[in-house]
Formats: sequence, structure tokens, C-alpha cells
Amino acid sequence: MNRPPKRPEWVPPGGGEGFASFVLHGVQGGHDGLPGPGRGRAPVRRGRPGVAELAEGIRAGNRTRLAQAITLVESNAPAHQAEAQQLLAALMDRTGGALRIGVTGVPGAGKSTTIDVLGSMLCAQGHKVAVLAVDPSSTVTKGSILGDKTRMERLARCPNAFIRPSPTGGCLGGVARKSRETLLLCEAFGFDVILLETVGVGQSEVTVRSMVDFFLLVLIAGAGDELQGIKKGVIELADAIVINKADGDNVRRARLAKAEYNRVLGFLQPCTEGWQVKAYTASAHTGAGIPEIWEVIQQFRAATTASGVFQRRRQQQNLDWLHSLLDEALRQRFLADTAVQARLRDISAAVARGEIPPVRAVEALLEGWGR
Ligand SMILES: Nc1nc2c(ncn2[C@@H]2O[C@H](COP(=O)(O)OP(=O)(O)OP(=O)(O)O)[C@@H](O)[C@H]2O)c(=O)[nH]1
Ligand SMILES: [Mg+2]
Repeated sequence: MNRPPKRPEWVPPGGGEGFASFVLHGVQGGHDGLPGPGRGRAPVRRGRPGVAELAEGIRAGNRTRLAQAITLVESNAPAHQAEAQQLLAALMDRTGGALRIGVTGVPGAGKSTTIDVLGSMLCAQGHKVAVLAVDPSSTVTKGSILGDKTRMERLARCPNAFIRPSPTGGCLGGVARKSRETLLLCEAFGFDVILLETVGVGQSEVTVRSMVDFFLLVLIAGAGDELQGIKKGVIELADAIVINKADGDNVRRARLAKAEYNRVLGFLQPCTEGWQVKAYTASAHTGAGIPEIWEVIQQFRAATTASGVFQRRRQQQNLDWLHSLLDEALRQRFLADTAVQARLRDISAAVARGEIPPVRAVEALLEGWGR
């Protein structure tokens, strides 16, 4: 009786090879594989805590409840998602209190090490620090390269710190939703500084920029043209640039790179209204320059709060999130309609043959839908 294994409930419909988990069917008879009832008592299955219990636990600072709540938010199962939304709604009054800092940069630039040193320093000052990784390239099979606790050894030992590896969402949209909601849970728990690490390639830095107040770009001094390897677009998202690994033989090159970036930054439009972006040098190994980065972040917060830019950005981020969720929901509903699917097939073929202009095709598809 060889039944094929089932997919777990959290695998999205059509979830492909990226989801490596399977559920094996139970064996008949005892769990020692022998026929007949197993010996010994069956293990007691404790139920998952409900929404009220999770909300209460998070308000009371219970870390186990926080971890369970994040697992709920990260689940793709529709029933879990409904519960996660109830939980977030119950905790909304406790959110918004943390300073949200994004950290991006080329792979290996020292983002995790910088977060380790900065986070440990902040914990020692009495802050409560949460670190989240946002890495859309990580899937169940590939595992997460970011948020690696071994690269944040010091911070992982701080009782006031919390480190969470990247959720596996399959696509950037899925990871982004989970990260945004995890951020809110961390705020409700009482973390006052939240650091989000992401890779500086692709679209993920744009997504993280849309979740944070301050965006730090970590780079290293390279040979020749300093602007090679990192897109100008990423530089334009930053509120500060740190040239890391300014230690040993590298100090002089790091200073030259800093000067070159500062020259370029003079020509670029700052990402945050009224804030002049500058480059700095630091070493996450020696700790030099890290307290200065925190100084800059505090100055940024004070200046943008006084000008109202800080609050306006948060409001705009909430609205942008609303609209992107609305776009996604409308798209899904539209494409799930069987009548639309049939018409889409025909119209797509006609568009491919060049018989109907695409704009007319869209109008034709939308006509009559949702009435
Ligand atoms: N010399 C020197 N090495 C550093 C410094 N910061 C980090 N490193 C080293 O650089 C390597 C990469 O550091 P990570 O902190 O993992 O870099 P990352 O940017 O988080 O890397 P990914 O998450 O893999 O993109 C490690 O071997 C670190 O020990 C620094 O300030 N000086
Ligand atoms: Mg890292």
C-alpha cells in the first residue's frame, strides 16, 4: 500500500519543487511499524494557542508566544492567515513605536557583522533590538543565507535581542507581507529598534525601503571605479552609506572610497526630503565608526520628526501597502473567474496574432466583469 506522500497545508496551490516538504501517511498498527497497537502511551498533542492567548502573551513579553505568532504570520495556509489577521488587528494599538532601520549592500560587505556590533551596542544602552532578514531568494530548499545567527553571535547572546531569519515566501510579495507583519508583531512585543537586513541586488531593497524609516547602505572599497557593481538606483534609496572594513591595510582605500561617494552624492537627489546623504567609514571588526552611524541615525530621526517628514513617510508607506494589497487581491479575483479565464485565452491568442491591440483587449476583458 504505497500511497504517494501529501503536501503540507501551507504549500500554496501549484507550489513547485521549491517546497521540499512532504507529509508521510501514518503507518497502520503501532508506530514501531509492527501490526497491532503500539506499546506505551500515545504522545499528548498540545493544541496551538489561540489568537487571544497569542495577543496576551505578546503584550506580556512572552517570547515563545512571539515566535508562535510569527510562525502563524509566515504560514501560507488560509486558516492560519485569517487568524494572523485577527491577531494583528488585536495588536495594532501597540505598533508603530520602533525605529525601523533597513540595512542593504553588496553580498559579503559586512551587513550582518555591522548589525551584530550596532545591535549589541544598543542592547548595552538598554534598547530592545529585533533583527529580521528579508531575502526573497531563500526558499525551503535553499535555506536562508541572511540573518545567520553565527554571523551575529554577540547579539544572539543579548537577552534584549531577537533575531529572525528570512521567511520563505516563494516570491518577493509573499516575503514582503510576512516581513511587514513580523515587524508589527515585534513592535507590539516592545522592541524599540528593528533592523532589517536585505541583499543589495534585485528588487528586495526597494521593498525594504518601503518598510523602514532609515536606510543604510553598506559597501566596501573596491579597486578602480567605486560605483561599479552597485546600481545607482540603490544609492538613491540610501539615507547614509557606510564603507565597511576600514581596518588594517584597507583604511586608506576606504577613505578614498568615502570621498568619492561623497562627491557623487552631491549630485544625487536625496531619498528623504531635507536630509543630506553622506558616506562614512567603519569597521565592524574593530568597532570604529559604528557609534557614529548611530549618531547619524538619531540626527536623522530628530530632523525628520521636527519637519514632519518622518510621520508623512510612515503614512505614505501604509497607504502604499494598502494599494499594493488591493491590486493583488483584485488581480487574483479577476483571474480566478472562470468566464474571464476562457475569454482571456481567446483574447490572448488574438493579441499574439496581432489582430487586437492590447489596450482594446484589456477593455474587452474588463467589460462586464464584476457587475
Ligand atoms: N576586515 C573586516 N572584515 C569584515 C568586517 N565586517 C565583516 N567582515 C567579514 O566579511 C565577511 C562577510 O561578513 P557578513 O557580515 O556576513 O556580510 P554580509 O554583508 O552580511 O553578507 P551576506 O549576508 O552573505 O550578503 C565575514 O567573513 C566577516 O567576518 C570588517 O569590518 N572588517
Ligand atoms: Mg548577512
